[in-house]
Amino acid sequence: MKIWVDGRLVEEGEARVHVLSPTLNYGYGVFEGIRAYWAGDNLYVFRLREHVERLLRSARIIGMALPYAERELEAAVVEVLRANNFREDVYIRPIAYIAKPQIGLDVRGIEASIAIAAVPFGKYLKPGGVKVAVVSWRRAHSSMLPVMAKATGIYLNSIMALLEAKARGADEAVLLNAEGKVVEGSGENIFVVRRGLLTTPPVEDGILEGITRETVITLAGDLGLPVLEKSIAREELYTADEAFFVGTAAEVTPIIEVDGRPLQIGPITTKLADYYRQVVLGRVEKYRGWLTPVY
Ligand code: PY5
Repeated sequence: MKIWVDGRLVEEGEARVHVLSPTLNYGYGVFEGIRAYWAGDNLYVFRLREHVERLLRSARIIGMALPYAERELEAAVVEVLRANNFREDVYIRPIAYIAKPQIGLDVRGIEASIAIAAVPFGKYLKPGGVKVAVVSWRRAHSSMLPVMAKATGIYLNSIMALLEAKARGADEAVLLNAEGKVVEGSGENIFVVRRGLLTTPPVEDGILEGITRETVITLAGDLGLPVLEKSIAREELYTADEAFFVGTAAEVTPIIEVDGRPLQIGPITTKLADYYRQVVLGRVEKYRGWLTPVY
């Protein structure tokens, strides 16, 4: 497997980081998760531009200078996929990190390194639906950490949440924010359907501004299902007609149980999951522009 590191393709064993990297020690880094789908004729990266733009925004939020422009990073993603000659679905992980070893916290003026790895990847969550637990860990508040950035350190919050959910026998966590509103999963945004109305928490509730969330809002509009961005109470999730997670890794995954209360997989979830699948495979003409062919 070849990995792109600072402009060069190297064998995966050579893509190493010093143990004193401040990114490893302190969580000062930003990353992305992108999927590419093998559609039989070609490999297509889904919404590459939007993912690269978010990486740059995340870096800007944490004050990290990146040595590459948007177009160069897009080309680098395509380059690493070609170099590995993938002919199956893959997950792409770009990460910007500080390679220079140092003990101190002063990261001013240090140029970041960027690595882009890609691995064959199937389903992230159980496609038949997941059981969730509303966990005691709250989603980090934006007064404490820059939660709009997809920053490495923030994922300790996600890991604690997921460990708790698994310990309670659930497949995935649902996190509340500091105000007690439902915000997201450990690595997914969430949608709730009640009485035919599709809702999802607003960005200002402290969610990651998901690209799949935005995609699903657009696709729901096509299906005549407007989405209301509003705060969601825990009890609204308990009394949902349908609920589902969305994310690059999760795609559209139904939630089939919340804190021991069963939920049905409903028609809105099923329709959106099917439509999303058609779109990522390039079968919906008007969204072909979201796909970047690799070969
Ligand atoms: N919320 C969080 C906390 C996330 O980590 C992710 C993505 C999302 C929402 C959904 O964002 P998007 O739709 O832009 O992907 N999580 C990663 C992913 O690739 C996985 C992290 C393990 O889906």
